[in-house]
Amino acid sequence: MKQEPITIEDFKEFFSKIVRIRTIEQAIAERYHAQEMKCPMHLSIGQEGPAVAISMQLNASDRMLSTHRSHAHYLAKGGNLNMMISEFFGRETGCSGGMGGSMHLIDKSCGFEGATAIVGNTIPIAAGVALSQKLSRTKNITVVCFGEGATEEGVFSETLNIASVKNLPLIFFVENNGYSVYSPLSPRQSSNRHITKISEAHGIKSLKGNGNNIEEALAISSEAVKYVRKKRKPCLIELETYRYLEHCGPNNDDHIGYRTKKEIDFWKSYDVISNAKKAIKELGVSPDSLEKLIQENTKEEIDNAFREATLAPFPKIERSISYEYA
Ligand SMILES: Cc1ncc(C[n+]2csc(CCOP(=O)(O)OP(=O)(O)O)c2C)c(N)n1
Repeated sequence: MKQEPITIEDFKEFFSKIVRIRTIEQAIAERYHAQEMKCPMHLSIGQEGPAVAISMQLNASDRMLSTHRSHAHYLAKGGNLNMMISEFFGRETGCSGGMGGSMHLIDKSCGFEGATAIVGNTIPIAAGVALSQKLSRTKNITVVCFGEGATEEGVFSETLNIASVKNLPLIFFVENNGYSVYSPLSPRQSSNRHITKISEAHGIKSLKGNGNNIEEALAISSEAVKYVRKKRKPCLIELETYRYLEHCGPNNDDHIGYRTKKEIDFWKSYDVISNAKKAIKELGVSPDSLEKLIQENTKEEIDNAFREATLAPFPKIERSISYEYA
């Protein structure tokens, strides 16, 4: 399928969005210690590139599902910052009515069909969403985002199979950050195991690249979305990336020693924001003033979202009954 070249506007949009998301997540990390956001928090700082690259190819009617680490996906898909922060504060105005917290964001108004804490859990749900799109003959597609750890769950293989057999308009979007909590890949997966080979064995077009490389992340995401939209068949994308903070929480945990300094230094020297800056500079645009502007605007947005969240009411006790399943 013919690929359109990536334009300077694409680069600027990508850059603006990753800077905004990182500024938001850094503010969440700084304010988490105040203990007003009582839910566990899995931040995506360092691995914003894939979320933005794929979301830029989607429209509001395309659907997305995610995992415990979903803030970047939700924001990139057009989620509402005030509703996300209110959700962390457990307030009625949160996107999940204050009942879900960070790991359970849902907002159908922007096509964000939900995130859950059970690893791999949204993969088969996404197949159902894509099946509904197929049956209603829309041109829309579904993207399910998950980490490489989720590919070790049985539902991953089962869903690849059904998506292939039923020709579902579904993108399996794997963000490979190399770790499941503290475990690297080597004790978990055979060195001969390649995620894209598993999906290819199910007859699924599969693409792999580096999610911190702006050109690669955008080109792969664009190719996949065009393919799924046109052919009404599934596709798998694997983008390598890296999280900078601890698995869960606002702190740096480099002192624990489960990741080598060499590896951390490598990924920090290959940071997606620095890479995007370089790409923009080569096209003749100064990234520094754009970065400053985005950061200032986002800080205002953040202050406003936190102010609103603290003033909003908690959900009424009767509401819990509507969300209880036993
Ligand atoms: C079925 C299940 N098993 C284990 C866990 C505990 N757990 C939470 S997050 C996580 C790591 C998942 O790694 P990955 O899917 O690569 O995502 P990442 O955290 O790296 O973004 C684990 C094992 C869980 N929530 N659900």
